[in-house]
Amino acid sequence: MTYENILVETRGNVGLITLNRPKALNALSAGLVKDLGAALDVFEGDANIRCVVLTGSEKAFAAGADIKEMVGFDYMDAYLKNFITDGWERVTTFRKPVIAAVAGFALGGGCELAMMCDFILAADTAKFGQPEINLGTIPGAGGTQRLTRYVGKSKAMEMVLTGRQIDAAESERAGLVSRIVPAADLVEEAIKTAQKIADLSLPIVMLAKEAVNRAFETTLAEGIRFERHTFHSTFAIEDRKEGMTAFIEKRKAAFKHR
Ligand code: DAK
Repeated sequence: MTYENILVETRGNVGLITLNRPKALNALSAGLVKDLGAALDVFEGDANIRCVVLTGSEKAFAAGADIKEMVGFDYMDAYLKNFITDGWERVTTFRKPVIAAVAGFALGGGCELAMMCDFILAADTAKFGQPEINLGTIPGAGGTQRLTRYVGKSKAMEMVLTGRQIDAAESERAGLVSRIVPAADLVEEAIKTAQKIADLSLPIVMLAKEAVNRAFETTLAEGIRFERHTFHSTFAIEDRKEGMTAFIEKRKAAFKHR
């Protein structure tokens, strides 16, 4: 399948999606969001793919929703058409892990898209921000909610109220990104990390992802209960037996993803 606004490749068991509207710094147009959703649908259905990397260019992961597309909208356009909601959250319903590999600008919807992924690897050139306040609007794809959960109220509030961008070092200190790598190594490092995940048992990885995500949506007691049931359920999966047996037999586990 070919797309107008993204490039799609597979590397081993990893799906690589590269946002590709370089002239607009990967501004997230309706067409790009549609392409991204379609590519994720294909990877979701491909049993050979067990982890996905989402990246942009050296200059920009994505500079936000496409301002040129929305400048002329009024409230009724936005509300009645449920403006740009369609497809935007597809990445949050994707059941296999998705790593955001961010170099350059991740602003507005770009920052929000990165935060919808399971974790963010940042190049030393990465810059994150929610600059919507400068445009006379506010974040609309989860920025006020996810950023606050990632970095806490004080930093999220400052970023949302002032539009201040944070660099890679500050984003790592704040817990927004899992780690920083040199820009030149970003995509390869993300693919290496993704392949490491892809070598593990897919159903177990999916359960682990679901359990961590539950922490964002429920109380500690409910989350712990969910984790306990999920942990118990791993004993119904062949790969759990293989993993523990391989450890005892001092060999590498041969997971069957069953
Ligand atoms: N939209 C459209 N075009 C953009 C763009 C954007 N967000 N960002 C950059 N571009 C275009 C520029 O217009 C320029 O195009 P030409 O003039 O060459 O035609 C080209 O990309 C290069 O940009 P610059 O010339 O500005 O490049 P610089 O290096 O000087 O500056 C910059 C880079 C990233 C600092 C700057 O481009 C910038 O400030 N961009 C805008 C960043 C921004 O404000 N982003 C937030 C947009 S609002 C929702 C989902 C999502 C959203 C809301 C709701 N729902 C699901 C409901 C999201 C909203 C937003 O993201």
